[in-house]
Amino acid sequence: MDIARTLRTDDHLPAWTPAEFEDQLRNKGRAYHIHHPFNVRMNAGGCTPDEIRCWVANRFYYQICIPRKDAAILANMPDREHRRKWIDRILDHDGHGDHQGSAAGGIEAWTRLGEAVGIPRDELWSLQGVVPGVRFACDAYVNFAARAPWQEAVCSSLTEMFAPQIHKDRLATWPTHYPWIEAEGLAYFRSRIPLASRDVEHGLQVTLHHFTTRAGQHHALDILQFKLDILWTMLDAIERAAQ
Ligand code: AHQ
Repeated sequence: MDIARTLRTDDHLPAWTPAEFEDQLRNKGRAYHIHHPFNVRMNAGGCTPDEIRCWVANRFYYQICIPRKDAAILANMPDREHRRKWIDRILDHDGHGDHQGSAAGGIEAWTRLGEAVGIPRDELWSLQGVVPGVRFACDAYVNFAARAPWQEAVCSSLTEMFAPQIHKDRLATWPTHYPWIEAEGLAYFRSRIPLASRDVEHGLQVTLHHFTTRAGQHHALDILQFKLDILWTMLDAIERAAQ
């Protein structure tokens, strides 16, 4: 599955240095869904309880897709050292050991977020509230990750360069704007801040090492844009569904 390429006339130029390439990747933050009107309104306290529940129920589909996406990448990783790091992403979401308490994993924490906003566990897991645009975007992500070269799939996870801020925003604004949401429900956002930073360190190392020509670096930017579009499209669909 090839990513729609931006029409470029400068693929022939010398490659960016790793620092220049990282800057180019980080400059894509302008298109991150932190800037989507729905997210801006949500973190400013402008969402109704029904809109919050619509967001939580639809984002649950994204969350349960993540470990499947990561397992698909793991299957394509020939190098044990990379697999040893990547497998943590699956355990972060599915849990590990006795799967109790903090070992229950992010999908369980998201389930507690659902209950905190008034969505019973069975209703959340029924996926009955997931709208077609969210399913389509998430399925496109899983399918891309399974079929792309593993280094390209790793590159697509780098939207998490921008994730710590969006989690911090929720933690800073939701308690004031949405006092009806039990504070414990926000534990997922708190848990992701260190995990996102750890994931990005590995993802950047792979990406900066793999794309070594200007054409390849342009392709990496197109891959990142594809994933940014996935996150943006999800909020488009959620915003429309919540109307
Ligand atoms: O909770 C999120 C998460 O576990 C991940 C994994 C990572 C990936 O592999 O693509 N991306 C991601 C993201 C999570 N939360 C999103 C949010 O806004 O809460 C942000 C999203 C990302 O930035 O890609």
